[in-house]
Amino acid sequence: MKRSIYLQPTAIFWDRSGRRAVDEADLPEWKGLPLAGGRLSFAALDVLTRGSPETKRRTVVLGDAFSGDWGREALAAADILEQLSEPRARLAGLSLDRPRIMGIINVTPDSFSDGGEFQTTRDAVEHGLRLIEEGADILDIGGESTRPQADDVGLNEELRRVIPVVEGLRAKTDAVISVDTRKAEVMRQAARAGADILNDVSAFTHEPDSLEIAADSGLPVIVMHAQGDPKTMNDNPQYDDVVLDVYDYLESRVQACISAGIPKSKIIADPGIGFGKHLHHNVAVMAGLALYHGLGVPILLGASRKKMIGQLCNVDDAKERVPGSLACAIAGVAAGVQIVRVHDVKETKQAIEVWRACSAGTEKGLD
Ligand code: 9MG
Repeated sequence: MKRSIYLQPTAIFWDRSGRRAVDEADLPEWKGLPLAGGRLSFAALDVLTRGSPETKRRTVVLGDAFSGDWGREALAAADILEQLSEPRARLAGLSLDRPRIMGIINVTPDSFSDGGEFQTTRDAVEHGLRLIEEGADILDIGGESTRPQADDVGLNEELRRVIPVVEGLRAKTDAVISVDTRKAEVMRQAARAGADILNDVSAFTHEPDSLEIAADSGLPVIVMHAQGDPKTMNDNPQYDDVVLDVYDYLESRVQACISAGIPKSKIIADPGIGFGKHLHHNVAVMAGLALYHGLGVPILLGASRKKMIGQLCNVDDAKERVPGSLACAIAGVAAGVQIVRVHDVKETKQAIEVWRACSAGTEKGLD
């Protein structure tokens, strides 16, 4: 489904309770509305209208949005406005009113940024436990590289890589475990081994029965936008308006999940940085992140060590992209993204803590 009107919250600021000044006015449009029920608020909206050839943008402060006569526009966007401020449900026991860190465990010999480090189950489990100590709220275990041009991995090999790591971590920690896979059988066995979340970069389109298996598992799911397959996705990606096309795709996959029996409260959406997107697409999506709150589900951002950072700063070695990765994480949480998927957990936690203290004006930590 293609929408014609989209709303991107803007003028985003921290909940000001506890600051040194007291608000004089009690009008909601002066206070802003809570962004996705969290501790950030927004005071204005960018109203985006799909047009040919260009999308049109108009900024409306909330006071005008409430009192003004938008006519047909208001009707078309009423559902989005409601979803922008509704609180998000807890995810696998985690509240989402503050940013959560998902630490990456790649059990692959060829992953683009940490390939070769966690090839054995023991290494991967130890790495996961270390990430939890460093502050990860969620661990994401994957056995198939999704870097551009990566070859597919066979089912048995992926099961052999992933399932023992899920079992090993489940035996040692209550932390939330996510499994990154496009394969229905891996999803089924991961759920049985104790996984809490299923993360599919194909948004449950890669295998015909994956959505049904995911729904049967009863687990929360992550639906990510990608254009094409990892092998060819960055050859020639095409969009009318990348930010809005990604929105429409995610909205259609959220609907597909709901139709398959997955409650909306168990769906997370991810715009898929680097998946079938050139640099100008990726930066446009980064700048448009707050728009995706209109989907009414938590948003996950995965930009850690990705090529976009290398291209912006001329850094070939993915392990040298940590500062850029932190900048992406902060751009994400400042736009109200609920989960950041990162390699460098300790560094990301510190960056978010400091950003939060300095922008909220409070010393209180993340908890
Ligand atoms: C597996 N994987 C690699 N990059 C990712 C991203 O950006 N998001 C999600 N959900 N998974 C990813």
